[in-house]
Amino acid sequence: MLLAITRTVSPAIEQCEVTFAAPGPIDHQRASSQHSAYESALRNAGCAIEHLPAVDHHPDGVFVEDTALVLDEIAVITRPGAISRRGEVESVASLLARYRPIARIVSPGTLDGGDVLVSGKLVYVGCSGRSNADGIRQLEAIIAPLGYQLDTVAIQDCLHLKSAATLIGDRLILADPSRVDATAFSGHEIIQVAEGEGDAANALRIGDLVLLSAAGQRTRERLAARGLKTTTVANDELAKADGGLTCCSLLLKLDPQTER
Ligand code: CIR
Repeated sequence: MLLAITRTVSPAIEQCEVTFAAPGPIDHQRASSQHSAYESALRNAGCAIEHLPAVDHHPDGVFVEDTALVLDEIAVITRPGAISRRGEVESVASLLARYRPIARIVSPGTLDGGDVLVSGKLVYVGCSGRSNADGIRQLEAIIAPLGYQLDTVAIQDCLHLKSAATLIGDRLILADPSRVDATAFSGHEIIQVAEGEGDAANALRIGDLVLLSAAGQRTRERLAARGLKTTTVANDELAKADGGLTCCSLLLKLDPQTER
């Protein structure tokens, strides 16, 4: 069974970091109700939910993905690239310590979970404005002894690697070719997002289901034509905060020994 860690949308969401989205107001109530629908979609897909409360003074706390990388063997607590987000990690670390041994990225390293795409024992890390070379080196030193191979991937015009590419099946990646050169993912089949639907590249795989943004209807048709099971959720309010679908949860196997 999968556990999904989520967090309440902060009442201060309007003070969030915004790098790529168009500046403009963010409606807290609408963001919260879209987030509740997202949690329902996770439940419907069979996930158990651990819902953390908002952290005071952390407008971006809902984007829990950035605070950790959870593998079957270990949870790596990140040191987010945005200074405003560093106080988000402790509550996630305390919760994850119940499920995994903990390792940490420390200063001067920075790493955002949104930059880390895991495909089996391959770990791709985006060279973004948030994850620096020291953080990436630290991550490699933690996971290489566990049998993982780390590769870096160049990205452009987006916040994180997973803004541009996500794993949607075994060795199957959904990508926006205008923001990542998908030849970096050698050995993987690539499906491109439909023209004009770049944000749909951030999809969340839960078992054999792919959760897509409602704004990616033509991309959904492509995946359906490829035989993939899909569902959509509206995410346009948190998209104004540069947030996508993977950003709002940390997924972990509750029993990694038996669930493969
Ligand atoms: C930030 O700039 O950090 C947030 N406003 C958005 C984080 C989105 N997280 C993600 O893509 N993993």
